[in-house]
Amino acid sequence: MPSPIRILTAVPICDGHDSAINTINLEFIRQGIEVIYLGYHRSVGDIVRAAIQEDVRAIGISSYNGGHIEFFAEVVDLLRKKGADDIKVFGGGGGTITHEDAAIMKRKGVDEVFFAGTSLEEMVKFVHQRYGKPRTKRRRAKSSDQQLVHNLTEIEQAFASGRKRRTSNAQRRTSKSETRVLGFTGPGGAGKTTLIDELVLRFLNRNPKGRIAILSHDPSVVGQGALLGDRATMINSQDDRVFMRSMATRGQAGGLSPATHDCLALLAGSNFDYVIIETVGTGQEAMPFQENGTVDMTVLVMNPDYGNRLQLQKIAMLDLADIVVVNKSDLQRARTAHTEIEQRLEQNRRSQQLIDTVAKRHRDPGVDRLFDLISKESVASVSDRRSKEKRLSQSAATAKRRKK
Ligand code: B12
Repeated sequence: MPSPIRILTAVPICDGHDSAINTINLEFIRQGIEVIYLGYHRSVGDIVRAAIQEDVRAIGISSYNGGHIEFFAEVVDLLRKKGADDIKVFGGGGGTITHEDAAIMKRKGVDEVFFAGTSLEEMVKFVHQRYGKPRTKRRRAKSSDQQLVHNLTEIEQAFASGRKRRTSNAQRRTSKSETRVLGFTGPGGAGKTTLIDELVLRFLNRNPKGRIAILSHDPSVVGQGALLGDRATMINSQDDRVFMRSMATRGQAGGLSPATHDCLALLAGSNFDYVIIETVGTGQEAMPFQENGTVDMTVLVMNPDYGNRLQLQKIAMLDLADIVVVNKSDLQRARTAHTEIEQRLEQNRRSQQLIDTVAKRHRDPGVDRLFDLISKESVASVSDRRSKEKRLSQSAATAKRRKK
């Protein structure tokens, strides 16, 4: 099977008309397309950066508030300047874009403009016909980031076509990489993406030259399509020092994609200070980072509304996470949640941390605390503690065997 077509969709800056593109996105994913949705009020720079990092085949822009001739043309020009003009541009905007405007836009390099009355079926057909062919011969990358982008695509394609099987972790993270890998998981709607975005803001402010990568996951739906929507929640991560890649689970259960580990290995060896992996919204049984060496530190993000105390006994990640975050701690039930989770963690007899945050709040002190905990030194000490715990349990097992 070839990889699904990946496209990026967005609404231009100073435009909040997102109703049309939301409907179109849903139809695209139903028809087997992976859609990275960037959201509304997005600048040319943000759109082009995201399209390049995600290595999409095309950008679909929905524009209603005017300025479309200039905006679409600027997207085409910037792609060209960045050496990424193999990414094509198309879009629509109801009655705002006239036929005369569309003719000018096409002359400036836009592939197609759709008008009021076009059926969803016609748009899907266009995307399949125009962008369905995989890009086999890639132009030489203009930057190391672009090379990284091409390599990530190759890995995903190799898994999709069955040419590649996962290599072992030992093979993967042998380099003495300085990069720290943080794994974020938790149920859907707990606020993982907003929390990561706030941590990124603190990282960028604290490290004027630092770079961070995010590997974000969303589920594939029946028919292979996927709505990869984490970028739409991210505000602070729209920055050249942040490299973000959205991955669909492509049929794999457990919160990650079949290609995640190999993509992670590539990122971990690519001069980022941190790589953050965000899983899809997970269920009680999920243990996405269980495999040894996948991440240096795991963060479980919870919503205070998990039900009753009994539910906590069933959440496997509560045994494994290094840090447990109760996000949305401004909600009424948050204090009870904190106490119940604290008691649940005490049973584990491990030095797990419990932190309350309100990620949507600017300068939240809980997020500050979490940021301090995931700083490089803390991550290193967690790795040391984990090895110590492993050594202790191994020697306890040996002693037990000898006694027998
Ligand atoms: C719904 C709507 C709203 C809703 C938006 C809800 C939302 N979240 O999207 C609300 C009420 C909030 C709103 C607000 C405003 N609106 Co308004 N709005 C509309 C309206 C009535 C319909 C747009 C729409 O969603 N159509 C439904 C889609 C599915 O159909 P379509 O537009 O025909 O699109 C087709 C194709 O173009 C294609 N297509 C569209 N996009 C894309 C993208 C891709 C990739 C592809 C492949 C295809 C494609 O898909 C459709 C297929 O048939 C239009 C008028 C109109 N009739 O177009 C005004 C209109 C766009 N709004 C307008 C204005 C002025 C505003 C406000 C500024 C009003 C104000 N003073 O506050 C605000 C601005 C809001 C903001 N933050 O940007 C003006 C824009 C005028 C201009 N450009 O000069 C319009 C044209 C109304 C008018 N005649 O004055 N609006």
